[in-house]
Amino acid sequence: MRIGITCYPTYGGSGIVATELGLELAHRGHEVHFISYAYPIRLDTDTPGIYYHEVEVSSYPLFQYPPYVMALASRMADVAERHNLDLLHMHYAIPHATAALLAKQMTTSRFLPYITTLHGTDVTIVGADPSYYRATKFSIEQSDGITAVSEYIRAQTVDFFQVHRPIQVIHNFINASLYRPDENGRSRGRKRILHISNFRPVKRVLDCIYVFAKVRKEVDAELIMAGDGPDRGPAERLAQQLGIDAHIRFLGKQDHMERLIPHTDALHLPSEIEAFGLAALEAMACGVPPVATRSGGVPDLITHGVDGFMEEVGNHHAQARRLLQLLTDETLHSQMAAAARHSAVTRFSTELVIPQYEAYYRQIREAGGTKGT
Ligand code: GMT
Repeated sequence: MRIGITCYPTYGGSGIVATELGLELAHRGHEVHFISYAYPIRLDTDTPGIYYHEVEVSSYPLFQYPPYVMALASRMADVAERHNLDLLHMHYAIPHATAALLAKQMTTSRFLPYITTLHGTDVTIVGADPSYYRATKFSIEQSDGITAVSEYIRAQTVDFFQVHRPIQVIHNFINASLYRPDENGRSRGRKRILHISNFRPVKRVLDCIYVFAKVRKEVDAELIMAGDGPDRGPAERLAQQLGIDAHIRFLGKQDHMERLIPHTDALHLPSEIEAFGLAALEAMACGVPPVATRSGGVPDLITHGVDGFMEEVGNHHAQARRLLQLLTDETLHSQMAAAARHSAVTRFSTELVIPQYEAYYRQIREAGGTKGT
């Protein structure tokens, strides 16, 4: 098939999922055209079958807000016609689904269905914002196919947007050959806790610092903070106030998480809400047990007490206790590390999930624009 993919090209789970999906589809012989305003960070255009089309957003003094949706829709329609695309696949509804709807309507020379994959805050936070609500709802409803990365996001879409079209849950996936344990690389000295995120308020990055302060009272551990975003400064200041800054490394944005994760002992993901928790899946595949919050779609991923732990949002004491268990009980750690790896491989590997997308693409093409039932 010839597939057009649009995503946010920056650091963030939805862009990573879209990019990895495109690469996997290309490896399986599909032709994949990325259409975006910048080069997706993890995209390797040396891969045969991968193409990149940049969206240029020209400005004009009259425009307080450059009309990106128009530029994106125009580019999508051009690429679809020039490269005979079979479908468009949008990752993150806002504003991509709206642009795809416009592109589909403009493309009269061929049937151009579009699929919208809902990743999380496009439904739970941004999508529910009154200023975006109606256009988001309409663009999701008009999609020829709708997928959600967890059962939670599917249910939220029905509740918030009253979308009464079928929504297929296709979980996020992991390349378990790339993300894998490295027993030689595991820290022999100080234990390491890892946090990975875009440091937005929803990630509750300050909880990492408060919880780490509790952990440090009992274990000489180190905290590694990977990623960047608005709450990085406040987190650094809090670490100084609590007198633990010497034990925390803020790494900023990282390109190769698969090299970093296996050298750590536990992942801490204290998010307010997490549609799926791709960072937890990456850690699990590397045999690093996650301590996450019981929020959103995380229960789709983690089986509490088996391949990771889930505690309540904001409960620092409980989260610290779970991290301490993992850092001090070698037997528990190795059992949970093996179970985490096993879950990642047997439930979320690319081999299992990519065929679900391929089957869904065929289904949408065959439905011929009838939008399911
Ligand atoms: O974090 C966001 O605001 C959006 C999005 C992104 O682009 O990173 O993250 C969401 O999509 C990921 C990939 O499907 C999920 O693993 C994350 O759980 C989800 N983030 C939230 O729900 C906060």
